[in-house]
Amino acid sequence: MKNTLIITAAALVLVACTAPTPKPYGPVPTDAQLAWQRMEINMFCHFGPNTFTGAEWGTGQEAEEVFAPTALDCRQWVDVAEQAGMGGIILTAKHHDGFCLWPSAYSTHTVPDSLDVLRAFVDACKGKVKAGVYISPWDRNHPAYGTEEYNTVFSNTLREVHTQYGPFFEQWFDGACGEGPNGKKQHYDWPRFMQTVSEINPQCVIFSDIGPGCRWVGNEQGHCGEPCWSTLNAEGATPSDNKPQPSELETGHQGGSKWVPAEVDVSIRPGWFWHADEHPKTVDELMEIYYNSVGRNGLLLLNVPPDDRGRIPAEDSAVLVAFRAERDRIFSKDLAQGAVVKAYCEYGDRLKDKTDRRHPASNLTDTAYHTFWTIQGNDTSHIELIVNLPEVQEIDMVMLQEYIPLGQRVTKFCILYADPNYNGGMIIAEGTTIGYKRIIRFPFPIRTSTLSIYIVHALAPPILNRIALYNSKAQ
Ligand code: FUL
Repeated sequence: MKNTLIITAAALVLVACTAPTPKPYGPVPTDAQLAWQRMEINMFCHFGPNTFTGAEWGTGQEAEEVFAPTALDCRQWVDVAEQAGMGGIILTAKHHDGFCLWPSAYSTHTVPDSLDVLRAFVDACKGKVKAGVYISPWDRNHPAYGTEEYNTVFSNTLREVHTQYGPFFEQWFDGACGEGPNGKKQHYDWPRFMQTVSEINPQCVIFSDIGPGCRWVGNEQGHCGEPCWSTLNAEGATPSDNKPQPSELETGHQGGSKWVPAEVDVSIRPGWFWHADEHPKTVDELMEIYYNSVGRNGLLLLNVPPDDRGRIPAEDSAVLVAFRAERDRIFSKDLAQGAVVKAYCEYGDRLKDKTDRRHPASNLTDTAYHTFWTIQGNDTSHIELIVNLPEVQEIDMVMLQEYIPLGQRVTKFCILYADPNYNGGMIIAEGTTIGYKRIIRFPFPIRTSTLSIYIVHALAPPILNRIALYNSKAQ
């Protein structure tokens, strides 16, 4: 009898503590896609014969000896990435010129055994940052390019890289399909290429214009669209044919059938490869890119090309360190810490707190990723989250996060604040999608102790895991 009581009591405690998870809405990220999105900023390294010839697209006819770094140091790339707060690096192991940065068995246009850059790169990354790889299917050197045999050559190349040098967190596939050395174009066997990679490493996030792991954002200027959905319709498309227009890749598709989040690839310099007469962007330019990529539901893949020594130039690493310091300065002080948040819904029961007690609004201001707030019932519009701060603060930015493991839902929101000179709420900013992360900057700073996030519309009851408030001018 006593035992039964103990078991019953334990069961009751368990029921009370285990909040049922709301049902997901639409497509959701895989664990690998979620881990990838949470990396937020990664480094891209374009390095190869072009680094020495000044070209952006090599012809494939360059002598192998052209590739001759004088002081190759992949550990320095890793140090720079770590200092810049980047958790992953993707190396162009083979660009369109076909030159392989490892001694491949499937090409004669490669580094010698003594200069295995890919090996040095993966070794340097080990235990510090995740390694990713760019392998271009377009090959302006390989004699088989333009024939069916090349599809076998290319899948063997992928197999070789992923088995001998992996695991890689991301495989980058460029959709470019130009002419090979004999003037012929290739009909790429995309299903086979994708299959080869995911058979060897199911956790590898595969980038292409249309995914499946993540998609091109549709521009190389460093911004997502408005809105920016992580869902995409790309049935009947391949990474090189019948694909959505760049403008559709910028926004994704509301209600799209697959989870294919946007990756924003942009270079710190004008070119993708290092050129002696080019210089990096400024911290302000990088911050603008950050707000328009990570701050709009994208992952930023920032290209930082090593120079002809095989090192990242000092001026680039200095800008990257300052870029990190600027982010730390702004985002280390969340003014919503200590605030009380309540959720209300309109329609008949205005000012009724509709928070689902099992997923309380206090979860919005904790920093744990997997705790979230949601509402009771099925309301999908006119939901107001009121943030009451312990004291008046100067604020010029809000950061919101939807809990994407349960899908992307919000289609439109605005931010209001109580202005002491005005009897009611003033709209200070508005936006469409939120997704993994949305940073919304105000046109001017406000001083208030009450701010509300008004969800105008969502595809399903909203589920948010974070609200943070910042003052970008605070020192
Ligand atoms: C493009 C390529 O053609 C560029 O050379 C560069 O690699 C960029 C990241 O992707 O499609």
